[in-house]
Amino acid sequence: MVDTDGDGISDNAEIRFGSNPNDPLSRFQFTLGKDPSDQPQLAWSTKENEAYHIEYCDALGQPWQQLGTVYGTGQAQNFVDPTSPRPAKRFYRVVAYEW
Ligand SMILES: [Ca+2]
Repeated sequence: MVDTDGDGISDNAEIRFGSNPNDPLSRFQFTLGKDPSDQPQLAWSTKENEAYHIEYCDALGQPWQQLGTVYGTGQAQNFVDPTSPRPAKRFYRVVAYEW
């Protein structure tokens, strides 16, 4: 794995997610928080021409299910999980696709 800036994220992954592979402060960022109505809110850096499928499962080992799609803009985007009532536990992943 080539990691030119030594930030632990490969150059290939940085290029894919639109961060600078020569700047250790530029990296893919993903955060999980809550929106004002207390629903889970995912936020991450996006790249133009990428679509991001938000997937979830409520127990590891179960199939991932699609929750929504967000289109990249080159800016941070977020997605609120509208599921109500909320499950006791939920796992998320964001899968990037070129479009
Ligand atoms: Ca890197």
